[in-house]
Amino acid sequence: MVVDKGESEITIEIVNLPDTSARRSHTGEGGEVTTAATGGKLLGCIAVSFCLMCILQASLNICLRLALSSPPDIDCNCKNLTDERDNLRRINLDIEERYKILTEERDKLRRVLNDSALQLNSQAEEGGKLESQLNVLKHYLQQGWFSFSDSVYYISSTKKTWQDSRNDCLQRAADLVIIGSTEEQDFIKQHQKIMWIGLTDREMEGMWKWVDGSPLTTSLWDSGEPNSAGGNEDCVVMNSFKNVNSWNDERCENENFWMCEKKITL
Ligand code: MMA
Ligand code: CA
Repeated sequence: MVVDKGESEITIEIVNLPDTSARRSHTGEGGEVTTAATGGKLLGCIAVSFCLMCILQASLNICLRLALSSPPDIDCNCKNLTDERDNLRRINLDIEERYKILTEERDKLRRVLNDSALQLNSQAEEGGKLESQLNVLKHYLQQGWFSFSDSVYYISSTKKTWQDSRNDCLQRAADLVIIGSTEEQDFIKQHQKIMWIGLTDREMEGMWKWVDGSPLTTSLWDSGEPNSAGGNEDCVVMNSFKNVNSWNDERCENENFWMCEKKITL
């Protein structure tokens, strides 16, 4: 504050304005005082404006500081979220891949399981059949039948016609023997009995057929046979025990021992 004493009663207080020209202006006459007052007002305005500008500046600074300080935080958050999103995408892809692999493995295991179940069923079925056939074999052996290869054989102790002999075999769930190989022939011959076998040409002369309907392929006729002696020999016996070839055609009404055969496939 500046006060000029003893010069005039008009006193103007000017704050923060040490300018001597202002002090000079109010020491003059009336016109000079008015000019000084106007200048003072102007200075006041300037000062107020200056203050307002300062406040404005300060506000602006604060605003700018706030405005500029926010984006890095947002950026930072965005980066974290992007990273997290990418990470989750990767995890999702991993899970999808694993799901695919596990689904394939599951389907493969299902197939293996199905195959195993089928195999098990088939084996169980096979086992059942085998057991049943073994029981059949056991039954015939207990009845005194002989086992050779995959058949069992029965030799009668009485004599019958060819047809009665065959009927007896059928009643035993078998039939007259069918000889399919020289080995089988040797096995039958060793019993040294003249026996009916399951071969006949009753249906058509000269057309020899086994009792199962199959044609004759392995012929083991004795020498000079079949001769249809007397013109009516349609049934066959195992005749000679010396040679491999030992069949002879005889009258079917003759009575002979006979041999039954039952196939048992294990
Ligand atoms: C002879 C021979 C055979 C015939 C019988 C009939 C002894 O063998 O000719 O072929 O079947 O007689 O008894
Ligand atoms: Ca004959």
